[in-house]
Order: sequence, then C-alpha cells, then structure tokens
Amino acid sequence: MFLRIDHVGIACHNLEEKIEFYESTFGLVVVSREVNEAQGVREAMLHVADGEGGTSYVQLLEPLSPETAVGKFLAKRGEGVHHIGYGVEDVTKSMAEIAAKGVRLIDERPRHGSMGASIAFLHPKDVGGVLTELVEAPRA
Ligand code: CMX
Ligand code: CO
Repeated sequence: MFLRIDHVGIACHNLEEKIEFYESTFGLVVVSREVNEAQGVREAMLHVADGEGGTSYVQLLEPLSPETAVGKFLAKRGEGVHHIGYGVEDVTKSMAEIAAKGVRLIDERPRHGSMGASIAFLHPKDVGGVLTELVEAPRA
C-alpha cells in the first residue's frame, strides 16, 4: 500500500529557526512554504531525496495557536517528531482498506495537504502511538 515515506512531520516553536538549522546542518532545501489554516500550521517542506516511489521530504510545523493539533502536542511533549506521512496511490482507497481493519480514521474524507496533496490522518492510539498520515501526491 505504501509507495514511500512521503515526509516526517516535525513540531517546532520557531519555523524560521528550524529551517535555518536544517539548511545549515543537513544542506536541505525548502521547496514549499504554506500556512494551512484548517490544519492550524505554518509549515515548510524540505526536499530530502527522489526515489522510485516518489519524493521524500521533511515537514517542519509551527502551530498557529496553542489550541491546534501541533500547539497541543508541543505543550504536552515539546519539540520533536509529530507524525509520519506515507505516500499512497489512492488516498480514498487506502482509507477504506485501513478502516476495514479497524483502525480509526481521523478524517472522514481526504483533506488538502502541502503542495496540492490529498491527505488523511489515522488515529495514533490505533497505530501504536504514531500519528500516521496518508498522502496522495497531485498527478504530475
Ligand atoms: N503522536 C502521537 N500521539 C499523539 C499525537 C501525536 N502527534 N498527538 C496527540 N497524541 C495523543 C496524546 O498524547 C493523547 O494521548 P494520552 O491521552 O495518552 O495523553 C491523545 O493522543 C489525545 O491527544 P490530545 O492532546 O487530547 O489531542 P486531541 O485528541 O484533541 O487530538 C489528534 C489528537 C491526533 C486527534 C489530533 O492531533 C489530530 O487530529 N491530528 C491530525 C491533524 C494534524 O496533526 N495536523 C497538523 C499536521 C498537518 C500536516 O501534516 O499537513
Ligand atoms: Co504531514
């Protein structure tokens, strides 16, 4: 079902500082910056590598307010890995297959993610404590 690790989502207090760290330490390059009001984040996607299954990124996330998903996570756990995003061919189909196995979907239907992707989250309590995102990249 999974084509690649699309991205690792990392929660941080200060997006600009974290971008600067990833650029200067690892030489990663920012390919997209967005504010996603629905997800409550200001974010940047940094390119890691291109593989057979598509492109992998690091997604740096700064909360728009303390009541958002990432804001609550930071208050509880501090900065660090927030979620894993897996690339899939067809997000709606994958959601149905996964739900049929008894894993709770957070999203009933796909939502808008970074760079035109269709995304859906699975509940971390049903995935061994890992918030998991399905990502269908836009058709080239
Ligand atoms: N990873 C693992 N566990 C997490 C978690 C995370 N990122 N976020 C919350 N949890 C756990 C909490 O620790 C808590 O567990 P305990 O009850 O054992 O303490 C439980 O889930 C409930 O957490 P909460 O703080 O009460 O938060 P909510 O239930 O209100 O929300 C969640 C949790 C996962 C449903 C919510 O964060 C969500 O809908 N996330 C999906 C959307 C999202 O994260 N958007 C930002 C990224 C956008 C993008 O990638 O583009
Ligand atoms: Co993500």
